[in-house]
Amino acid sequence: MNPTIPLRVVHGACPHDCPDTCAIRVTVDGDRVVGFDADPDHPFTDGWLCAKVRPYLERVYAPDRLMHPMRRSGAKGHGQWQRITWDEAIGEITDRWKAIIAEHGGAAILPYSFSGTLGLVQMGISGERLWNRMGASGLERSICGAAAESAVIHTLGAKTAPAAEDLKHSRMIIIWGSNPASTNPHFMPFLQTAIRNGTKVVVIDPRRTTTARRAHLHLQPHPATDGALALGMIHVIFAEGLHVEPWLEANTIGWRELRDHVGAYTPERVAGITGLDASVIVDLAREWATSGPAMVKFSDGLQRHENGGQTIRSLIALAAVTGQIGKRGGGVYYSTSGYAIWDSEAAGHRSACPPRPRVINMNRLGAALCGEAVDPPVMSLFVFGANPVAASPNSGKIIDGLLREDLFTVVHEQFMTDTAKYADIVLPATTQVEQVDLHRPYGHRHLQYNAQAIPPMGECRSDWDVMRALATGMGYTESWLHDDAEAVIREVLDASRAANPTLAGITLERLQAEGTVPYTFPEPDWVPFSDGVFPTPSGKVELRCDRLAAKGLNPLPDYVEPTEFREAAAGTLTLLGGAAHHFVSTTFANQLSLMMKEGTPFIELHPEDAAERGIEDGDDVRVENARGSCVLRAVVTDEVRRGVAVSPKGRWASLSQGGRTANWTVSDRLGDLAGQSTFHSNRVTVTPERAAMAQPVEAESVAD
Ligand SMILES: Nc1nc2c(c(=O)[nH]1)N[C@H]1C(S)=C(S)[C@@H](COP(=O)(O)OP(=O)(O)OC[C@H]3O[C@@H](n4cnc5c(=O)[nH]c(N)nc54)[C@H](O)[C@@H]3O)O[C@H]1N2
Ligand SMILES: Nc1nc2c(c(=O)[nH]1)N[C@H]1C(S)=C(S)[C@@H](COP(=O)(O)OP(=O)(O)OC[C@H]3O[C@@H](n4cnc5c(=O)[nH]c(N)nc54)[C@H](O)[C@@H]3O)O[C@H]1N2
Ligand code: SF4
Ligand SMILES: [Mo]
Repeated sequence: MNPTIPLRVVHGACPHDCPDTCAIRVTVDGDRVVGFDADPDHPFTDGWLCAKVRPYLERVYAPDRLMHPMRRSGAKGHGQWQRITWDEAIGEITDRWKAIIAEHGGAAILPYSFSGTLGLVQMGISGERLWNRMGASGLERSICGAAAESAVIHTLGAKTAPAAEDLKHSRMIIIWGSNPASTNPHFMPFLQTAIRNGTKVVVIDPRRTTTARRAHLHLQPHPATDGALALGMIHVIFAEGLHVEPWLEANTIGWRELRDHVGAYTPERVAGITGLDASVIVDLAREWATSGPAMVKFSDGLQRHENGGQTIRSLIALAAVTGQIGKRGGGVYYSTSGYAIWDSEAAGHRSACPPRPRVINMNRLGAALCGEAVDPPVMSLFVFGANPVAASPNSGKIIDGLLREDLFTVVHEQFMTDTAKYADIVLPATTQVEQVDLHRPYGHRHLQYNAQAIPPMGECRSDWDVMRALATGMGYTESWLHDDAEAVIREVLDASRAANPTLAGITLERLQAEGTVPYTFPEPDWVPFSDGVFPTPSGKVELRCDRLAAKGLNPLPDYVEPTEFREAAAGTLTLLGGAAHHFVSTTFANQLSLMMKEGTPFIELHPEDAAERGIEDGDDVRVENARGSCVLRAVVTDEVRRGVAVSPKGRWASLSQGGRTANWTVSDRLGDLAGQSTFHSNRVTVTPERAAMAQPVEAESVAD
């Protein structure tokens, strides 16, 4: 520490894909960050960071961070690199793109980004402006929660959630297919307060998670049957006259059709579908209906299957039939991201750009690269803030695509990820302390500003700085492709304020000065929908949704068994891959201290499932289906229900046995709404790896 230069403290925000968007105080000594601490005064962050981000400076100062641009000097994926300058990199990329555009049009270029950072500038604007100007292919960003978002919008009209402070007013909370103890950790103290206040907590999850251990009741249905469970509960509520008819009459459309529709979901039939006892379903329905205020909290893990959208609509309907929506302590707790909608023209300047030629679903990346995208084929892929080889479905197919000799791949990254390995050019990215951004959370009701604390390390550049340099290389002179990050934030905020009363009084200057700025509400503890306003076409909760009918979908929430389950061979297990406690998707899964906490890549198996397959705790097992396979360490535990296996997401192939992860088995089939990924309707066989290894040796000796 230099005694003559005082330490500076700047406002930071956690950029990761987590609802909590923590407020951070970054302490800087000269050009070095010496402190990365939670803001003690923030009402949600409350002075503590999670286990993943507390050691963030290990990431910033990791010796293996990418520090300069590189060009591939060996075969694709072989890890041989030559250092180049930024001028060479930008020159080579834009020369290639100009040639591709001349021959195939802008549609042959595909930008691929997702959740490395959730910042407005580094993710949002960087994913829009340059690509719009270029006329590149768009990306359908549906790997995470697209079906739930679409279901919420179609049903309620807005993604708005109550304040966590209101949990203490609930008499009952169902945490449904959500694991906040790992994925939304700052929710947990509010839940604890509610529990101390007498709130009953039910967790519905095929796995006994850390969250489930805190609950009064834990139910473990078969995966992807939650829609049937909710519809069965609604059946009981109507059958017993426990619905709140005046509320339904005043605030919903289609409740009578829903009542008739759920006639088929008798507790006995739903018991057969879910694997729960009929009496459990009836009791839960009665308790839900009679102990309001009652709240259902869900997040995205629940809907990552083929029937995910309709499942979420069923859960919302459950809250509606008992009139819970808009009540303090009741209703639906999903996302707060809809409290501020960024003005799309200011964000993307689409009106000044050629029309978007097409949109490619990110879950179909491998398929798109391997020929599904035709006329033109994808000739160049630019990946930033994402690690599709390790995080996206059907990894083997993605690699097949990345190995195409005629594909020009650029990856902008902090580390040499499984995806960066296959690039033609790798560009080094800044971390959050080296860049400016504005963060709109999905788990609380404050905007968070992130100031740049230190200059970029090495030759690293932020996403937006790379986009600006690429725009120069392409010869694009529009000022909105060259404005700095602060100017962009100001432009988007100013344009968005008119349509968003929540942004009243929120300016760039205020954000820079205060770091955390709460949204403006009619009253500070505003309960969403308490005014009875639902911004749907009908102005009501659309239990029957004609917009879905117009798309050829069932206008009523429904349960349909995923195709993969219907077609599954006997003896297969359903593989779930929810959040790892110490990683955020594949981010942090290369950080030694966190890898040690998470342990060897594993798969949890129920003792009876393991015994049937001759598998013991600690064995290596092969997890396989027609798409691919990987080797994982068996953890035999009764925390998973029979027929279900769990291998948390996030592992890097290059750090896994055999160089492959569970995502080699994951289907790239799309779900029912919004092109949703279907990670959790995945069937696999699990066999002891020793047997699998013995076979080829035998075959060889026979051939001899
Ligand atoms: N520590 C940590 N935090 C994270 C992440 C991370 O990787 N690690 N990822 C972030 C991201 S990208 C997201 S989208 C959120 C996700 O946040 P969550 O949705 O809370 O996380 P998941 O673990 O994906 O899923 C939650 C639970 O759903 C269960 N589940 C899966 N299928 C079904 C089903 O069919 N029915 C029922 N009832 N339950 C089911 C899983 O067993 C899991 O425990 O978390 C974010 N936060
Ligand atoms: N098996 C299984 N897999 C899953 C899921 C599952 O349920 N099961 N869930 C999925 C879900 S919910 C999600 S959201 C996806 C997430 O998938 P991705 O969005 O691909 O997220 P990450 O794997 O975390 O990769 C983000 C990358 O961005 C980099 N990065 C961080 N900050 C920056 C930055 O400022 N600039 C640039 N250029 N790079 C940066 C990080 O180093 C990291 O490598 O994963 C999915 N994968
Ligand atoms: S990952 Fe979530 S809980 Fe952890 S510091 Fe970031 S926002 Fe906070
Ligand atoms: Mo996600």
